[in-house]
Amino acid sequence: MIVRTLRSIEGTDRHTFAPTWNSRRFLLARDGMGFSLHDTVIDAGTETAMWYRNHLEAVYCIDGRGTLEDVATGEVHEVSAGTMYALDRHDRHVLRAETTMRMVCVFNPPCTGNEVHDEQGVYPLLRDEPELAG
Ligand code: 9YT
Repeated sequence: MIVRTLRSIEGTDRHTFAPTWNSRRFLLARDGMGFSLHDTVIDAGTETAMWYRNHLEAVYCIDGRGTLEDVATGEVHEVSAGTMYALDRHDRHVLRAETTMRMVCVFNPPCTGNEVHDEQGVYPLLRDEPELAG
């Protein structure tokens, strides 16, 4: 069984910083669950263009407010605490945070923790072996 607290992972290699967000990864590929689970904070007043071409991602907003643009259609969705979106078609999207937003994100396949967004907002597909708990 895996039990972790936010406090125990903050400041470790499970805590990733990017220009517009930082993300605490409760579960990564090495945990062997088949998905990764992130608690991500998006900075207020920022805009982030993303395109998870190699991953499926579901995002549940638990705090804050902003908008989500579907780049293919131009459609803009309001996002606030209680809103979930799933990028089931590897949708290109732009997230604009009006306030600080806190998002619980699930990735399939799981992130390893070493992905960096390229200039199009894409994460590479990286693999990691599950760590076997003793
Ligand atoms: C909401 C969102 O997609 N933020 C970008 C960061 C990503 N969720 C991650 O790697 O934690």
